[in-house]
Amino acid sequence: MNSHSVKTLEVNEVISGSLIQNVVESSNGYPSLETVSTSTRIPEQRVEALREVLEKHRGDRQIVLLQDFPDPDALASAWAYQLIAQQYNIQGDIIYAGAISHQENIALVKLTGLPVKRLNLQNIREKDLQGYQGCVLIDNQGTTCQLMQLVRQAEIPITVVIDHHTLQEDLSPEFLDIRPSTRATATILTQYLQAGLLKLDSSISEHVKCATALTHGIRSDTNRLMQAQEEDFLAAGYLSRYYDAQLLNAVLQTYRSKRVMDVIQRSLTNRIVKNNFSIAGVGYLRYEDRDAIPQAADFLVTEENVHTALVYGIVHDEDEELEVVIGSLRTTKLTLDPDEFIKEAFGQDSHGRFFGGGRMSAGGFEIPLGFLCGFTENAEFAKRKWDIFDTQIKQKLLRLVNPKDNLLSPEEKR
Ligand SMILES: [Mn+2]
Repeated sequence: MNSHSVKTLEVNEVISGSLIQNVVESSNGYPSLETVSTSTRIPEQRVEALREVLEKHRGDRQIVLLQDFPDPDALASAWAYQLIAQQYNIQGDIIYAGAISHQENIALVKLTGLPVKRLNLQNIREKDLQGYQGCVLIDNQGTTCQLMQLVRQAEIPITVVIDHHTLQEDLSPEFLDIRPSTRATATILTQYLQAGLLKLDSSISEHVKCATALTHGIRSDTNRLMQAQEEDFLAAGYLSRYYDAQLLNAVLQTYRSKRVMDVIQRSLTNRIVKNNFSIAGVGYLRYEDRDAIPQAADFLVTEENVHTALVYGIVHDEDEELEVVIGSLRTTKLTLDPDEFIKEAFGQDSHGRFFGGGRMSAGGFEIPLGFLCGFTENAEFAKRKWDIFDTQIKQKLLRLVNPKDNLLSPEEKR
């Protein structure tokens, strides 16, 4: 099933911006005609630049840092990077500090044996990071990783950043590949594989599993390929030679827990729809149910006449006595930039950091409750606290959603 090996995929002729046709020898021995768009291929200089950086760090140990709540795109892409880096005798440890909470993500990690480790922020010391010669950020730029502060304190240099979120801050890594218009980081990593940084082999189970994870990553960041662009299809097409369809099916065959269903139900009951925006506060949630928020937003955005859904709630982490408002945005409106929208709506904290951001079609925000944390066991106080946050978030959002405002396109101002 994984053996559609195509022996050569050499581009014979490059005609900028147009289609190139090249003859490839397929596994059945007959030549087949394949067309590749030049715009979807990774520039040779960039591949060479990554190769050079990896070569320079041969033998290093690197921390491959994921966002606190890693999604399939992040997990799969980090794994692909790890396998690429292995070729250079680099040991990349894939690390996150938060939780893998979405059932599908748990299934992905368990079923593929994806080598990811959680570091508990409570126990970790600066010296635990001393063994690393470099930090690699995949599908994030450090702004969504609690561990980033420790990495900075330990003065670990940022070696590689590969991401598709808008440029957050200047990290000046040795190698940077940020492509906000690319739908999935897994697409970018697949292009590096295709460019020859690692030759996938369908007889190596780890490769098959990683190709399966990458396929899942592309699928999940493109709304099951419905928002995929040509480059995503091409990447998925390439992976289809190696991936295990049954394994992917098993990963996708996971069900929503009752608690996630409850949150989705609350979002449905509480939603207000204004100017095609659906806004819902879902109250308090347990830390491990945090992923119910984006799932609820995914659901609300499917309602007719809704192009953008925003769902938020107060997430309570009992271990760390922390409370934080967590919110998710999903949009099908092409002209709405989630990153801009969230930054505009919530602004910055006292350190000048934005409360959130986004990429194409999705965004998120986190607002720590700070001084107002705790005492939630007092039902009356908990209710008042929620009311205040709920009201304030709605006020901030409606300021943007309201047609009187200048921030919407002219046709919506009428
Ligand atoms: Mn992503």
